[in-house]
This record gives sequence, structure tokens and C-alpha cells, in this order.
Amino acid sequence: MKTKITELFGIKYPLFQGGMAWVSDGTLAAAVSNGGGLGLIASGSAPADVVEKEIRRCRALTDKPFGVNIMLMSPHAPAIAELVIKEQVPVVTTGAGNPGKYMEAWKAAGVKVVPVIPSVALAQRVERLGADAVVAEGCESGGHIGEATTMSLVPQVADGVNIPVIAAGGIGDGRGIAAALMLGAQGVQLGTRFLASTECPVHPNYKQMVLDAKDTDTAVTGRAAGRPVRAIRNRLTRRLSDLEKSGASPDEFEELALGSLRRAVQDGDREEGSFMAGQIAGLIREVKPCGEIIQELFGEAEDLLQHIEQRRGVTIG
Ligand code: TUI
Repeated sequence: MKTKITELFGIKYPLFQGGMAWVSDGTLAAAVSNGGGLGLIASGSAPADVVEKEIRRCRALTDKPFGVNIMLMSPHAPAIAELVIKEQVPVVTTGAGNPGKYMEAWKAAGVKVVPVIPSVALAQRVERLGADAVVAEGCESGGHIGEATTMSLVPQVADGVNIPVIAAGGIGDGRGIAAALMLGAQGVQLGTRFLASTECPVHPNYKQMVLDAKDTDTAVTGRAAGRPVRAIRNRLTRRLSDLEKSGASPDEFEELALGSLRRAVQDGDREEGSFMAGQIAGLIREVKPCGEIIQELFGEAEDLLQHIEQRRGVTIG
């Protein structure tokens, strides 16, 4: 499958792997890049030297293009913004903020920039600043989210900008990919699907939580504190939600949330960890190698798009 995204980034399939804080390391990114997508190392809240090691690890495992996702709320974001230039990382995606102040330097260094955005207004702002593409991320996604759903956001962003759009949020199989293309996207970004991959470095309990999740098993907490986060329901999400109802301050809230992602990823603490995952977790049944996941995703999407009449019993004309 060729689109503007495969052309622009020199990849086989129009697929980005979501940059998941504490999760997306050099090994996962290389596995996705070797499978024909664009693997992304997530900086999360890690310092620049840790990210540098992951870049080196990724380069040792693949000669294909890859990228770094920079979480803009991190105090280390400015140092990582410089690091990607020094390391000549081909692609940067950004999340949780406006990347405006870094754009000029990245563009001058030849880094391709793809901000993750939750609204049309932000998509248009980053297009004016020189973004090469945008990831339009709906609130079905795991982690830090915006308000709009993928179904409503993607066509509005596609109409609002001239650069290519990558759809994210709620996509877990070939049907989701075909649907995203129909909505006007030229590529897709999947995070949750790659949580349940062989190469994903999270604790086995995290993968099992994704496999066990049903459609309604994620919850959003932190709306009142202005930082909504979607994760699999457990004691922590219930406590956060109670705290929110009791009118706790953003600081109190932050204190409870702090460190909880690490507790999920490293310790596999089923009750007190923050198991960030998207609503599509309910669809995911099996842990597989990234290469197989990607083959399966695009086999299904291509078959559906080529044979929609037979596959869905649609008669046109
Ligand atoms: O960034 C994400 N998802 C994330 S980041 C993350 S790390 C974290 N850990 C604990 C608490 C909070 C975060 C986990 N998941 N997705 C991309 C995304 N970006 N979603 C929403 C946005 C966004 C929000 C506001 C992008 C830009 C923005 O701009 C506001 C402004 O400054 O104009």
C-alpha cells in the first residue's frame, strides 16, 4: 500500500507506532521499522542520555527509518529536541503540547516533524509552522488525550490542512485502517496493538491486562486537573476518580498519578499501576511479533479495500 505517508517517510506501509512513554524503547521501534512501519522511541519523562542510548540501540537493530516521540510536558524536552538534531534522527513526533518553539531548528536540520494534535486549530497552527504531516489523535487513545473522537476529528483535520494526516485512536486491525483511509487519512498510528507485541518491553502483567480488557474496561481520569488520561480500570483509576469527585487539587492528583506508569510498566502492579491503553484493547486477543502484526493489519486492510462489495455485502450502482 502506497500513500503520501509511505512516500514522505520512505516506509513500506503507512503505519506509525505510537510513542508510548516508558514503553516504546529502541527495541520496539526497531521491530516496527523492520516490519515496514515507522517505529518511534518515546522520550516520555526520561532524560536525554537515556533517550540517546535507545537511539543507539534502535540503530544497531535496524537500518530502516525510525523516529523519536517527544513528550513536550517533560522538563527534558528542550535537551531531547537538541539531541534529535545531533543524532540526525529522521523523524520527530511530538505530544502533549505545541512544538512551535522547536520547529525552525528541526526543519533547518532536515528532521521531519509530525506533531500529534487533538484539534483542527492546532493542526492548522503546526502546518503554518512547517509540520510535514500531523497525527490526528482521537480520545479513544490511551494515555493523555483530547476531547474529539477519531471518527469526528480525522475528516475535519483532513479538510482543514494541506499536509498529510495520520489517524490515531481506536485503530487495532485492518478494518480500522481501511476506515481511517476512508475518513481522509493517508496513514495510521497504532499504540495499544503494539503493547501486545512480543518485542514490547512491558511487564507480562501489562500485556495480560490488554488481552483481558473488554470494550468498556478503560477509564479517563484527570479531566478536572486539565490532564485527561485513559488507562485500564483498576484500583488506581477508581481512587483517582474518587479524588477528582472530592474536588482534590491538581497537585494532590498529580502526586497520586506520579510514578504510576512506571509501576505498571516495570513492576506489573495490577492495582496501583497506570496501565495506559486505548479503548481498542478489547479487540486485542494475542501477543505476536511486530512483523506479523503489521502483515496481518495490512493484509486485512488491503483485502477489504479491494473487495469491499463482496466482504461487506455492499452493492454500488
Ligand atoms: O501525548 C500523548 N499521549 C500521552 S503523553 C503521556 S506521558 C504522561 N504521563 C502521565 C500524565 C500525563 C502524560 C501519555 N500519553 N498524546 C498526544 C496528545 N497530544 N494528546 C493530546 C495532545 C495535545 C494536547 C494539547 C497536543 C497539543 C496540545 O496543545 C495545547 C497547546 O499548548 O496549545
